[in-house]
Amino acid sequence: MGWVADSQQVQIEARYRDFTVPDVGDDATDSDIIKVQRDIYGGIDAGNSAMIDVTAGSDTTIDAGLVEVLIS
Ligand SMILES: [Ca+2]
Repeated sequence: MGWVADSQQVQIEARYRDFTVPDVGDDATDSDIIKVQRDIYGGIDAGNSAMIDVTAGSDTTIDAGLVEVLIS
């Protein structure tokens, strides 16, 4: 059975971290994750990538920028 090309999305959950602003600067180093939900389980945020076309034999890199949230 061969590989079937598909479209996928990466979701990241981050505890006590905040997502940086996506798509700022060079795509090789910027974050590709957009925060979609805050405090889903108390202190955990979720962020998604765009939909990614996945094909056999190709590599895809998704960058995620996170910063520590300081609680005072
Ligand atoms: Ca990037």
